[in-house]
Amino acid sequence: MSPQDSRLMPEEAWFTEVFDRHGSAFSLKVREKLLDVQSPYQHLEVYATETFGNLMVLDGCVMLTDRDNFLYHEMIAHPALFTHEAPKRVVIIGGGDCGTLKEVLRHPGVEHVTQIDIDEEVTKAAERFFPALVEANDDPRAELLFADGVKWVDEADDGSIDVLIIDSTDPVGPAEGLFKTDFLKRCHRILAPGGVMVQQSESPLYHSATIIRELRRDMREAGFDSVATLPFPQPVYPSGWWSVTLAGKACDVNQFREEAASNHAMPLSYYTVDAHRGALTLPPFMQKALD
Ligand code: AG3
Repeated sequence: MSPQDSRLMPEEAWFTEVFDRHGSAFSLKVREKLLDVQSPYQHLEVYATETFGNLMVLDGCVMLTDRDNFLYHEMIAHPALFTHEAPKRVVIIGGGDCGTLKEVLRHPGVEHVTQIDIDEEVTKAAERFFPALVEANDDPRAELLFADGVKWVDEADDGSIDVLIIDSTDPVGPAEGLFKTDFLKRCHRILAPGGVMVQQSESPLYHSATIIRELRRDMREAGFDSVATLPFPQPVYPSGWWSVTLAGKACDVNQFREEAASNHAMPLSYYTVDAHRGALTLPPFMQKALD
């Protein structure tokens, strides 16, 4: 590439996501902008960074990097799948980068996974710039749809799903409705008894008393019998710390198949039976904020 190429960044170039409301920000040193598209739904950028591999950004918010996406993707998939007694039918709403799909497909008992993301551009970008995330996409059990996930849920049959994963952006703008009682009720309807829903649920440090607390209340209001919020590290997201919240339909999400979670053959990098157990024990400040 010639030095005149417009994609080349100035010598010291940083991508920064500012968390204005929290008075903080996160930056990565970037080498090159690989993609910049305005899809019908959002502004999608991909950068090559100095030390975190490729970086995907949606509407200015960091979605993932090569280096640390395993934390989020393992924690949104495996706790839910090891909580359900025998998950066969799995649905992912959002998740267009396919990182969650890849983790779900590691479970040999899973028979069918439908991923519904509204924006095909995200999947196209993953295919070009994040080949490791899409490597399981040819699995015959995987079905990729580009459509409105809320509409899809409304059209699904009662009790037809075992595990429902909401891999969304922050609950502002298009994803806001995915955190509300009305949508959670519709999710509850399509889950079979014993079903588990899991939702990405923002930062334990920044959002315990607000988004996480409200989501847990709304999940109970929607008819779920149990809820559990599991924190885990995520260096590239606001505060460097993130969470998922599980909800069970006739199922206790504070229990899981510990034997299966210790005796699997999946080559995982963060999730272990101990990490799962540990994440279920909330630090006192969170317990207090969530009570
Ligand atoms: N979805 C969660 C993104 C939330 C990040 N928020 C932020 N950077 N402000 C990630 C999708 C990965 N499959």
